[in-house]
Amino acid sequence: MRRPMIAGNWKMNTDLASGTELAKGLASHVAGKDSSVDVLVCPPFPYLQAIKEAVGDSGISVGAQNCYFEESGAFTGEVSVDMLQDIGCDWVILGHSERRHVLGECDGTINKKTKAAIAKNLGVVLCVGELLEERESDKTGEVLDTQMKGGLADVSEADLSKIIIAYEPVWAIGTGKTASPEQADQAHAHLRNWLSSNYSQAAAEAMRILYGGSVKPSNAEELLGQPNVDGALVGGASLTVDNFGPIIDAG
Ligand code: G2H
Repeated sequence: MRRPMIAGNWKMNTDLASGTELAKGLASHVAGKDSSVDVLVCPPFPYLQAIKEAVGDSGISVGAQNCYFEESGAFTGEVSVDMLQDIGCDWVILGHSERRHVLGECDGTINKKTKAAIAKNLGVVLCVGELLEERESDKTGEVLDTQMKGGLADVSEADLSKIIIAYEPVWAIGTGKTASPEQADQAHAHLRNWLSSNYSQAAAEAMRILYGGSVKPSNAEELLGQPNVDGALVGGASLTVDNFGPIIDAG
């Protein structure tokens, strides 16, 4: 049985006051409920420590939206894995499509970051997903295979336990368009097959694969009900308790 995860990617949103209020609201939302779902929030770097304090002992984990692969040194503007762990982060999102397509990150860089994180036991939410033109030209499978192969190069089967995959079709991100539950399940099954072929059946069955792309309270239950969907990576709808709370509950 794979344990569901509901993760909030706050992207470049909130400020100190609103982020702290949101984190406290989420901590209250989950209080006293059974913890059969992992909940993760990923605020912007400057607020990580405050949000970590705000979620307190609620069981909500805190993660970053990026990290660098070097340990320390002259890398202006970068943040290391050690720094994230120093302030209590348990997770980092890597390979998000906005980093791939807006900030020019390639599979090689994502792979270096993934290996740096798992070497220190920082959990990785590794994002993969195709562009609209790739889907329309029937290249979804090929693109996912390339991103999996590139992102997971030289990652051992034992280390897969520190990784969660997030399937985020780029055409469904922040657009209001959501992959249908069947489209999401099909892509997740494809990813699981890739893991089975390149690692093992056991690794494929154990891997948690989250869906991301315009997840909201009204579609969460159906998406999360698919056999290969083990949770959600939520952007816009993770910014209020009114929206994120019901998605956590659907998990
Ligand atoms: C996809 C998702 C969160 P949204 O980027 O990673 O964002 O839910 O706003 O589409």
